[in-house]
Amino acid sequence: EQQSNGSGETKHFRIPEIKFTKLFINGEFVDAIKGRTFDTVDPRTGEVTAIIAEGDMEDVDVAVQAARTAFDHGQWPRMSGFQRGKIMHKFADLIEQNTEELAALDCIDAGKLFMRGKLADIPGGARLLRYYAGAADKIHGEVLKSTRSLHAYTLREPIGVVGHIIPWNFPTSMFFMKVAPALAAGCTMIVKPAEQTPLSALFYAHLAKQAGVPDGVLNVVTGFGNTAGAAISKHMDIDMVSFTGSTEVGRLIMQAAALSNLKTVSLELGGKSPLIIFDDADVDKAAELALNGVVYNKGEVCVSSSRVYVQDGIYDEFEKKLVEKAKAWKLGDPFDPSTLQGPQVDKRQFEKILSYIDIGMKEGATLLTGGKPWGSKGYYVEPTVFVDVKEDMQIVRDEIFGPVMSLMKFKTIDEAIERANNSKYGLAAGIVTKDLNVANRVSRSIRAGIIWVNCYFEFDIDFPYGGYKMSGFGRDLGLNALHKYLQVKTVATPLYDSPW
Ligand code: TXE
Repeated sequence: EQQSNGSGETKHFRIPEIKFTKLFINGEFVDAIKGRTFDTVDPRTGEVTAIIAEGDMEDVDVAVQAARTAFDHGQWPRMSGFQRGKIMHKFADLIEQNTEELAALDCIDAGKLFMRGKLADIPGGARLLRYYAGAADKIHGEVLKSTRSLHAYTLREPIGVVGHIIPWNFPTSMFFMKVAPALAAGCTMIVKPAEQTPLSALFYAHLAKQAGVPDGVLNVVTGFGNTAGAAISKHMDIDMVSFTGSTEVGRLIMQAAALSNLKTVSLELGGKSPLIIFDDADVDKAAELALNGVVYNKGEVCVSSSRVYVQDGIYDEFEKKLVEKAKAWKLGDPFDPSTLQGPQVDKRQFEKILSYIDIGMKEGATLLTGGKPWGSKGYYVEPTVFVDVKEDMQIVRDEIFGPVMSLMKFKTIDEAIERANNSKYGLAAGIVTKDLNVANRVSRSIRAGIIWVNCYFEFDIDFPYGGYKMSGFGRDLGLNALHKYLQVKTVATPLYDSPW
C-alpha cells in the first residue's frame, strides 16, 4: 500500500513544504538566466513534487566566476584551517537540527527509505563534515632532503575551483563525500546535483550560508547532465572535476577535460561486483547477505553484489533460502518504517531495469524469483534472481542498477577468482568463508577497490573508496580524498650564499 494525497501527508510522515528550488550562486538563490525550469518527480507516485530552476552553460559561467573570485581573492582559502573547520562544524550542527526534513527530501526525490536517511545518510553527511573539519587544521607539507645546500619544503595548497557532478542514488552521502574534503582543503566549488535529486543539495546550500561559508565558496547549479554538467567538465576556469556516475559519462568528462584546460579528473563509475560464497559458509546468513547486497537501496548502488557465485556443495540449499528471503522482502512506501525497499529513482531507471529482465529471459536465463513491477503505482521492482546464466550474457556483464542478481555456481577457488575478475569493472567484491587462507588469497587476487570479508557494504569515513579498471580512479573518503583536493608545491631557497 502506498500513500500520498497531494497535500504532503503520508500515513507515516508529513512531507515538508519545499523551500528551495532555485540555483544557489554567490550566496543567493536565483532563477536560471534563460528562466527555464524542470520538474522533480516523486517516484512513489510519478507525481510532480517541485519545479526546479534549470541551470545551463551561462549559469555555470556565473557560478564559476563567483567561485573563481572567492578562490583568487576571498577569505576561504586564506583563513586558517581551524577557522574553516569551525564553520564546517557549524554546518554539521545545522544539518543535525534538520535531519527529518532532509531525510524526507531524499525520500521523495529518490525513493530512499526515510528511516535510513534519518539514522544513516543525513547524520552521515554531518559526520563527513566533522571528519574533514578535524583535518582542515592539519594540512601541512614536509621538509625535503637536498643533495645540495638548499633548504626546501613542500606546501599543500587547495587545487582551486572544483566542479562536483553527483548522482541521484545517494544525494546526501555523495554531496558530502565530495564537498566536505574540498571545503576542508580550502577549495571553492560548483555542485551539480543529479536532475532527479536536486532538493537536499539546495537545502545544504542554504545551511552552508547560515553556517558562515562565505558567498561564492559553495554554489549549487541544478540542471541536466548534457547542458550544465557538460559546461562544468569543459569549463576553462575550473581546476578539477570530481564525478560519480555512469562509465559512459565518465568517459565524456575525461574527454572534455582533455580538450579544454586539462583539469584534474576524479571518476567513481559503475560496477558489477562479485560476492563469492564458499562451502564452509553459514548458508542462512550468506543468503541474507547476498539478498541485502543486491536489494539495498533498491539495487541503485554502485557496489551492489549483482554477481553471486556459490560453491557447489551448498548451492542447492543456498538457492532455496535465497528464494524464501526474497519472497518475504517487504516493498512499500519508503516512509513506512517497516518497508525494506522503496521505488526506483524514476521512470527511466525503472524501465531500464525491466528491459534488462526482459533481455535476461531472451538470453536464456531462468527467473528464480521476482522479475516484475510491484504495486499499482510508482516505480517499484520485485527483488529478482536469475539462474542458468552464462558469463557472456548481458545481464552478467552490464551494470543494471536495480534489484537484480545473477546467481552462479562454482567448484574451485581458482575458478571463483577467475570468474570474479572477468568484468570490465573493479569496484568491490565480497567473500564469505571461515578459512582465513582462502579469504586472504582471494582478497589479494581480486582487482577491486574494496573487498569485504564475511560482510558487505561495510563503509566508514576513513575507508578509501573507489575503483579499479573501468570503475574509475581516485578515491573518495578518508584522508586520500582530502589530498585529492590539494596539490603540492615545492619551495627551495639557498641555505647559505646564493649558489650562482
Ligand atoms: O547516470 P549519469 P544516469 C549508472 C547506473 C545507471 C546509469 C545511468 O548503471 O543506471 O549509470 O544513470 C550528470 N556531462 N550509475 O543516466 O548520466 C548527470 O546530470 C557532465 C552509476 O543517471 O552518469 C548526473 O548529475 N555530466 C552511479 C550525473 O552525471 C553529466 C550512479 C550522473 O548521471 C553528463 C549513477 C555529461 N555529458 C548512475 N551527462 C554510481 N557510480 O554510483 C550526465 N551527467
